Amino acid sequence: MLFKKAPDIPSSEITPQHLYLNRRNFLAGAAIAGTAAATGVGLRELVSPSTTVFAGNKIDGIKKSAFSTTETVTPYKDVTNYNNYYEFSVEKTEPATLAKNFRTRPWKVTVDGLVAKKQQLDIDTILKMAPPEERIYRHRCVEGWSIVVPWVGFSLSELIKRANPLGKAQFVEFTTILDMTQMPGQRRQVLDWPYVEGLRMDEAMHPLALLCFGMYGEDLPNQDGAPLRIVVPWKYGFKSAKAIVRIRFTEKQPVNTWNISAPREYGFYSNVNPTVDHPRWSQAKERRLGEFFKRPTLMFNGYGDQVASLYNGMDLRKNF
Ligand SMILES: Nc1nc2c(c(=O)[nH]1)N[C@H]1C(S)=C(S)[C@@H](COP(=O)(O)O)O[C@H]1N2
Ligand SMILES: [Mo]
Repeated sequence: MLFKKAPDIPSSEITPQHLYLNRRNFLAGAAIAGTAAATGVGLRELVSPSTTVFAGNKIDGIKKSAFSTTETVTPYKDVTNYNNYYEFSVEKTEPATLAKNFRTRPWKVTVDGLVAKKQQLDIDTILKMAPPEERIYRHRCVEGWSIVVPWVGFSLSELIKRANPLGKAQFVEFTTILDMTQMPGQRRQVLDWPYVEGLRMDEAMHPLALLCFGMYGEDLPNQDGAPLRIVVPWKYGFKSAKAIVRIRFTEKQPVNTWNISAPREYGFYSNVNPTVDHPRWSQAKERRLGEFFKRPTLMFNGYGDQVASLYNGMDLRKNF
């Protein structure tokens, strides 16, 4: 097998540019807080994403979800300008620009493998399968940064139920589009293309696992995975594959791209776990984008009450 280097860097090495971004936000935040105090307007209201005009199309009829955290939402500009999306670039500030003209229509998703009937679904058919919900989730990257995002989508289980997987299907595999003409990063062998991720069936069916097509009330920006991605909030960010074109049901555990790249560093499960270090750095703490001080990372990223039972009896040190 070709040796692929693992380009992830620990949070302690986050680029000066990002520290700069943090500091700028910190100062902006202090200024806003001052204004809020002076005018009596609530701080949350001033920084609320709902009052900000973004670039995308507004999604109608979004329902609020009981699964949302009440933690402060990360500013839109941070979430959309600091992205891991290796199909475009290994530099986190670059997907925002390089993905600008990425074509998200027409878009088909192949549903195959162990299903009653293989199908090709149009993205706009998928989007109508269930009412859109806003799910404000914590999202923790394996590199040590985190964000809180008001994603828009519905439970992945809605699509899986309609896909009619056979009884022997035990896993779901997600594949990203392969298109070097649009994705300059795919011309370089930094990862095995296309990007593949997978979940065990019970993980994929868990109501928290989100099929996602929007954020901050609008269509998903290209750099965040338009037109369709998954979001698995209790796992490290790399499980949440972007720009999905294929959903395949399998009996065997899928081979995921990051595991091929560095098997000792990235396993299949990749549950957020502050007690199991990455071989090259600690996972005990994280830095929320836009904040200055690190905070402790929570087991299952704080979703343990809901998901810990999925892993009863499993050694999470072996199954990292
Ligand atoms: N296709 C694809 N999906 C991907 C990645 C990628 O490089 N390619 N990076 C992953 C990683 S490491 C993270 S942390 C999240 C980042 O999602 P965000 O940019 O919306 O914050 O996307 C994940 N999904
Ligand atoms: Mo990540």
